[in-house]
Formats: sequence, C-alpha cells, structure tokens
Amino acid sequence: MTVNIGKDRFPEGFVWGSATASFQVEGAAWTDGRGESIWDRFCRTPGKVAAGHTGDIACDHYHLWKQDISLMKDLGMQAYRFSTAWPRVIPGGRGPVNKAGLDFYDRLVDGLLEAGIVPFTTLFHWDLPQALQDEGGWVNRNIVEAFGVYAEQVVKRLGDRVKHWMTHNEIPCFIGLGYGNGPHAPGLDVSRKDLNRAYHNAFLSHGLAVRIVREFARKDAEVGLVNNPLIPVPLAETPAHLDAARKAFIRIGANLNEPIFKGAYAPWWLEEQGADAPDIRDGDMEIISSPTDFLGINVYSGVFVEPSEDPAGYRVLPFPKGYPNLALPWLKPVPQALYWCCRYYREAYGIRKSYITEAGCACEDERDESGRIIDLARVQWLRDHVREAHRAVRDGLGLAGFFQWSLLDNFEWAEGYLKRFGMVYVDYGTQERIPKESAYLYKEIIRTGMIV
Ligand code: PNW
Repeated sequence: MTVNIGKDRFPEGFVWGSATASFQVEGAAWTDGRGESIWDRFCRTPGKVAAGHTGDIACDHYHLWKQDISLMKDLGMQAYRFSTAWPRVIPGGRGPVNKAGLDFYDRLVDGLLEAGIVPFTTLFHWDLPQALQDEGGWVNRNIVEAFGVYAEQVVKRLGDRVKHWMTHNEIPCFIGLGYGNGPHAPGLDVSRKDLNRAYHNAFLSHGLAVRIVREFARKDAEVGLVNNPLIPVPLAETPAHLDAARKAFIRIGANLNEPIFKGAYAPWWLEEQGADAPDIRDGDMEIISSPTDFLGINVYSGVFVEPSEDPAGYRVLPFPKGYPNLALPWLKPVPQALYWCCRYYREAYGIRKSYITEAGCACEDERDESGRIIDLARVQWLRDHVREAHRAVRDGLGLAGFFQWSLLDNFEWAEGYLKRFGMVYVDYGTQERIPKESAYLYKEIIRTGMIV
C-alpha cells in the first residue's frame, strides 16, 4: 500500500526517464569503424583527465545495451535519453558514413521500443570527430554544414521510430569549457572573437538540425535544444526578490537565449562585445531561431540572488563556507532552481513545454558488506528535486518530464570514473550493475506517479 493522500500526484503522461551520453557509457571506442573524437585525444593528453582515464571501455554499453535495456525495464523507466556519436556515424567528421555505427543505434532504438521505453535522442553530446577539430572545430564555420550532413544521416535512419529529438547538449559547456580555457576537450583558450564565432556556429547548427528533424523525421516528431542555464534563485519568494532573480536570469543567459529564442542578439550584449561580436550573415538569425517544440533543461545547481541598488538590479550571493556540497565543488544542492528555471523560461521566453533532460548528483557511493549501495544523499536529493518538479507541474509551467542523470555511473569527463552520478552502480572491473537505494525510490515514484 502506498501512503499518499494524492495531492502530490503527477499527471498522466508525465515522462519519467534517465539519461546518458555516447562517450560516457558506450566504450568500444575503436570498434566497428568508429573514428577518433576530441575526447579520445584529450584523454591521452597528460594531465587533462583524472587518473589518465579514457572512454575506451566505459560501461561497455555498446556491447551490453540489451542488458541495460532490461535494467531500465526492471526499474520502471518510461524513457531513455541517449546520444548518437558523430565519430561512429561519420568517423572522419565529413565523408563516408559508417554503416556499422548507424546499425548500433538502430538496434538500440528497436530494443527500447520493444521494451516499451520511449527513445529521446540527442544528436551532439560533445564527442566531436577529431578530424573536424583539426580544421578548427566549432570556431570554423564549415562545421555547420558537416553537422547538418551527420544529423541528416541519423535522422533519416532513426526518424521513422524516434519521435523526440534534441539537437545539442549544453552549448555553454562544450564551447565555454572546451574553447574558453576550461577543463573540457579540446582544451583550448581562444580569443573572445573566436569564442563568439564558436557559439554562433553552434547556434546555427542547432537551427539547422531543427529543420532536418522537421524534414526527415516522422511527421509527429518534436525537437528542442538542451541547455544548462545558470539559475538565479530568489533568496526569499517576495516580489522584489523574484524581480531581481528574473533580471539576473535574463542578463546571465542573454548570449544564448536572445538569439535562439528571440532571433536577435541583445543590443547591449553586442555593444559589450564590440569588435569581438560574432559575424552574422544574412539569414543566420532565422536559422538560429527556428521554432522548436520543447526546451530541455539540465539542472545541477543554482545561485541565490537578492535585489540591489546597482544598475543591474540584482546581486549574486557567494556560497558561504559550510553550505552543503555533493561530491563536486559546483554541486551545491539548490532544488528550487528546478522550479525557477521552468518559470523564467516560460515567462521571459514563452517556452510552452519543457523537460528536465538532466538532473543528478555525484555521491561517494560505496558497496556495504551485503553489497548494497545506501546512497542516502541521493535519496534526499531525488525527493527534493521531484518535489520541485511537482511544483512546476502544479503551477502550469509546461514541465512534461524528468530524466535523471544518469542511468549508470559513467565517464564523468575531466573527472574520469572517479565521480559517480548513476542511479545504478557500475563495478568497472566486472561491468556488474547494481541499483543503488535511490533507484528503488525512483522506481516507486515512477510506479505510483507520486512523491512517495
Ligand atoms: C552535464 N559544471 O555536464 C552533462 O550534460 C553531462 O554529460 C555530465 O556528465 C553531467 O552534467 C554531470 O556533470 C556538466 O561545471 C558539466 O557546472 C559541468 C558542469 C555542468 C554540467
């Protein structure tokens, strides 16, 4: 018996799932004709990835996908968000298509559908073919066309069955952290002009992919971007704080939100960039702002803001020493960020439908003597976040689903395998999968459609 008076029930059709990304779980990095990606190269650049870890084996999902689908089914998962790997599909970035690569995703999609799990496919989750990086990667505008050719191959092959498509995962991460002196591949520190070029090219390729899904996927397909906004959270839920937080949201996210959702870079932003502003060709902004069906939002944290007298009208507050922290320095639990991002996106940009395409946390998970993983920090995290998702649904903000990052412990980019985000523990020595306690809570939430 489930004890809940019913007021916390999620609506029929709310989608519960989990997410992964190709490079982080697949392994089989050199199998069946896959080409080199920037992350393969980065992993082999000394000092870039913790403990010199690579994606060569990862969770071996490339071979264990059937078992992983059964696992999802056992956990009651209704949907699975995965990404396709460009270097598997077009190993050289442009040029010949690798049939074996497409075949893998074809089998995966069929397997998911057979198990009653809805596939949500992301076209780009950071594993850029190294050959394209050798031409400048996202800084070189030629990448847009190459991405279009790749996207068309994937959409043509899977688009008769896959209804839900995402173009890019987290442009600010793969551009900002990859080209702006951050910890991600390709590990460059380009000029501000080139950084703006790279963003602009990523925006263009997003718009192009939207059009490709419209043209080549099933007619009822839906497509959107996945973004990871920095989410300002009002310190108190008073009108003055809400106003300050909304101002902060608009200003901090303007470089991406204004071109993509409004079709024009903000004049004040262009002015700030001066000669470093991106070069905009005729027709670019129409492509960039191609209408989408939903927005995917990845939520890991938030920042507190308060009203301020200075011109911006808000102040971002630093986290004090002692604020709770999960297993990474930037993982400050701020569950209400989930609610606020849905609300601001709806109010400021008219987003009618959104999915939380990722929300997750890394904990210091360990197996106890009996083999269980009692991840109580994640249990608490999950309950807090699902409650905020419910609040967003209840307030009519258009939230349609929640995907937990991640199904499995996996390759956590510059952290290698040292940080565990999975609801399922992976023993990398044996490839054994063990659901953590939080996975059983998630299963019950999904089964009942309630916060249990
Ligand atoms: C997301 N940060 O990345 C990605 O979509 C996933 O591939 C990744 O595994 C997951 O979050 C957990 O990190 C992020 O530094 C990487 O703030 C870094 C940050 C945020 C998101």
